[in-house]
Amino acid sequence: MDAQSQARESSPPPQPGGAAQSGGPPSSQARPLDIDQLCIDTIRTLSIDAVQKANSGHPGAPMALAPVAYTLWRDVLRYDPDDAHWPNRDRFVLSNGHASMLLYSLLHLAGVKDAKDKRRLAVTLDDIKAFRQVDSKCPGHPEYGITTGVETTTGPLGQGCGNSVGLAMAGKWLAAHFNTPDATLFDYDVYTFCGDGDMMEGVASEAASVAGHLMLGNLCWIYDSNRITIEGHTDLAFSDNVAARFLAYGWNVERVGDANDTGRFAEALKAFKGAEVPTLIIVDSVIGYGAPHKQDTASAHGEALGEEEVRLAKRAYGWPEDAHFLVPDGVPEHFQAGVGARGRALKAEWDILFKTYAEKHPDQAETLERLLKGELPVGWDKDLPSFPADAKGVATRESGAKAINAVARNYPWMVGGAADLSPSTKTNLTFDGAGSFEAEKYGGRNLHFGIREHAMGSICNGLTLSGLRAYGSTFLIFSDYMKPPMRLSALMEIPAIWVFTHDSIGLGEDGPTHQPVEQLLSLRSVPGMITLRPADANEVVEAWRVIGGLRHQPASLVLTRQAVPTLDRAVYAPASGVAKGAYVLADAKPGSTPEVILIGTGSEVSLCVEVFETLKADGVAARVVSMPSWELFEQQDQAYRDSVLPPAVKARVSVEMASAMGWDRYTGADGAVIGMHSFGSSAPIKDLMKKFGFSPDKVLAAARDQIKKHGSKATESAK
Ligand SMILES: Cc1ncc(C[n+]2csc(CCOP(=O)(O)OP(=O)(O)O)c2C)c(N)n1
Ligand SMILES: [Mg+2]
Repeated sequence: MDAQSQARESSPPPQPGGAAQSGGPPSSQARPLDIDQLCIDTIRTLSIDAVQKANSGHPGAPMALAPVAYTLWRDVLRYDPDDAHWPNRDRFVLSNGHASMLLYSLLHLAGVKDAKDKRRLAVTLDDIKAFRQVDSKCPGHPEYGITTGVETTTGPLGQGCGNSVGLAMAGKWLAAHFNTPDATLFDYDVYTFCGDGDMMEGVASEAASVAGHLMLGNLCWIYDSNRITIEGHTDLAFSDNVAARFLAYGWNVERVGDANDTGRFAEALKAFKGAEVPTLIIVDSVIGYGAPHKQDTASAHGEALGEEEVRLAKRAYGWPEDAHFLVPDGVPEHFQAGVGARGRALKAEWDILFKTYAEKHPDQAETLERLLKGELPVGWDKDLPSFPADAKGVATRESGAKAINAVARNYPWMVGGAADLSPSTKTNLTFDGAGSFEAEKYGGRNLHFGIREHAMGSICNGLTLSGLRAYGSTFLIFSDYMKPPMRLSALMEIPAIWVFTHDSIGLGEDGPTHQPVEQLLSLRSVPGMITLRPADANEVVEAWRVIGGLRHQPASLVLTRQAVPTLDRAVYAPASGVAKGAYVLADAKPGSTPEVILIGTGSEVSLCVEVFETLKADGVAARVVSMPSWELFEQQDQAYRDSVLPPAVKARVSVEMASAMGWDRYTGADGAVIGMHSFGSSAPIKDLMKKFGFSPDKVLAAARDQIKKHGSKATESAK
């Protein structure tokens, strides 16, 4: 028997709570002996009742974790319920997001105010009664932006753990930049609840490894070790020695043998406070604690207990069996006397500190205020370069390097890095003072994620949620390794930046394992994310102008490994058209309806231009549309879209070295789509272009074929 199960076996059977000891139902008349226990059982019963009413949800973890959550919030967390956005608040992340009712109960009892309307609570009792219903403040899993006090959206297991590493890194970065010898503006801690599922997910392991390496002493994960997941006992699939694993990551590890032992948990929290490395507190708990037939079984995980079992659980707590959503008198008051009194006092001290700070360091204070409000620095785009025409050209990753450096130089809180590929993705910030973010040297702006794409994405979300402007980069093919956090950045409406290079078979000899095909389509399918695949150096600059200005949307920037010509903007339209997603780059007969439209993105735009020149020389009224971003184009009004792609012109060819899927949206069902229909292969680029049909001949033939098919009809109807 391992140490974990020994500890679990030593957990006591459910004992009635303080309310029972008081000899009857809790009420304002009969004050219970143990108000702490009453608070804990209120968290439990609110969670149970909400799940039962919704007939959907996860009661087991809140029932088990209530004592732990209560102790942390009431006695330790530095959090002002009146100002859930206080910059130096401790962060609380519920990585086991299915236990959302735990968080909603805490927010309710702590009296956290709604940030948008301070007259109301972030979570009212009515909100709790509407758990999992349409437009509720209490959705199934915690959602950032929906409920004040939810620091990040969780539910996909492991993400909250990854986010919390970003939050902790941001805390260290902010301290390094803004604290002065006489003003500690930032020293917040980050607490993360996680479960067996989080411990099994790779992203949490990657993130833990980063956190250990960086010695993030402000990070504390609290692991709900109940040895139960959906399929049953963790023995089915999990026999790690978690403590040994985390010790090996360089963490401090604490153990609490019984989740109800709040004294021991408080000691473990003290140990965390004293540690200079991240801390894992392993808490042995009983899922569904108190429900006689369901506790310690998988059926307590993710379904309502059932009316009878709810009654029996309440009986075990000494709770009135027929009361629903009961918050006994004195409970919120007692809870708030802890977290609220402490938080308000600390926040008030901080306000005074900040006022003096702002007098002494007005520029720093202004910078900080902008950062925290998610505003852009003044003049952030003032040094963006422009590139002269160059037929040989330059890879867009190279022009990307110039653009990202030009932006970051004037964007003091832009930070980022790569998953060990910055020499290839060219995302290193090279200007004086940029520096590296390292253990105990936390002010650097170049982050080194190591070969951990998934954690990189999740950490970037944590950094972005903290107000920093974070980017993460790798090869486009490996966007698949970090798709979950990318998706969450879009769901949370936060402006994380994803930079991908080596964007097509154009990367050549590395072959099909490295050549993206379906990835672009996958990025474009994420609601709310802006994907940009610029055609040349000047489009890269304009893409950065778009990306830098985003405040509520993530962006993916897709760049080439290989050189592409820098188009002559005296001949062709200015690259500022990028902001509209698609624009007319070249028109053989401006003002008249084109006979054929060639639509390209990225490196294929110059191929379209080459074919355009051939057609033009033949007297054909061709048009080239550069379309770096589907999403931005879709945002334009119909008149603009029709001016770029006139509906009358049916002769259309799209050219993109990626999955052909979806392009008929712009070519029409009878247009020609030149794209990829298979994986690529390993060969020099010029041979690949021929093999897969991205040659001037092929595009020219398609254009002529389109004109034959539609041309006379299109020109007739347009006349
Ligand atoms: C990435 C991911 N995979 C699968 C799920 C579905 N899921 C939700 S909870 C859960 C089991 C989690 O077990 P544990 O963390 O031990 O939570 P407990 O049952 O103890 O509350 C699973 C598989 C998920 N939410 N996220
Ligand atoms: Mg579990």
